[in-house]
Amino acid sequence: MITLYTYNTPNGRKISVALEEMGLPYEVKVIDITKGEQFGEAFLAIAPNNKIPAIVDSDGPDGKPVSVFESGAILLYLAEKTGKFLPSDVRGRTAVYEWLMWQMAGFGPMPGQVHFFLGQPEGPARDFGLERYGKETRRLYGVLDRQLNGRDFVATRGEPSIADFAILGWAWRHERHKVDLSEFPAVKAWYERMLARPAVAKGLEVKLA
Ligand SMILES: N[C@@H](CCC(=O)N[C@@H](CS)C(=O)NCC(=O)O)C(=O)O
Repeated sequence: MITLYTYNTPNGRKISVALEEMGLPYEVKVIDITKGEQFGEAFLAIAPNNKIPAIVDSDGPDGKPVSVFESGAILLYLAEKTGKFLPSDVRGRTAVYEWLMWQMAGFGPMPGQVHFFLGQPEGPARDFGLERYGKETRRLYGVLDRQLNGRDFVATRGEPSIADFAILGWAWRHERHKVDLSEFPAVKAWYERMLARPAVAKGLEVKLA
């Protein structure tokens, strides 16, 4: 059994979507980050960076429990555990690594800063932050739009990969970071394609808070 320590956020949703798609049984332990529960000692033992998501798999690779933090590492762990959503050939895997790292390094941190600055009091600091990170977020949506042009999924053909689940977690919050998907038609078509998958819909709806 996998225990998912999480909250209702983009990084949290990546993992509930992946677990649903992989058909792995899991239980949710809500870590309420609005109440500072991510700083609790028990959570720190499995998530040294004090951030959700994290998992504990009671049936780790050697049969013993294993904990994993960082959503990208969790997605890779789950893909390797199940043999799903990560191609077996090096060329195919490398494309998934590229887009997974692209998400982790940019298409998450940048819209995350837009969310942060939207919550700041009006003034020059807020305006500067929204200009800087809003522009970069839109640039990243443009990159994704070019990649998805003529493709069903970001890094694979035929079926999605863990890179799609990672990117979806943030695209799921496009309204919050003020992105109109109609300006990025290939992203919009991909987003609708992903949402039409029953396991994705379940992963986005399951109670995480
Ligand atoms: N790189 C980390 C980022 C995780 C992250 O930023 N989690 C946020 C919620 S989406 C969090 O726990 N925030 C609480 C805090 O910053 O105190 C990952 O992908 O797992």
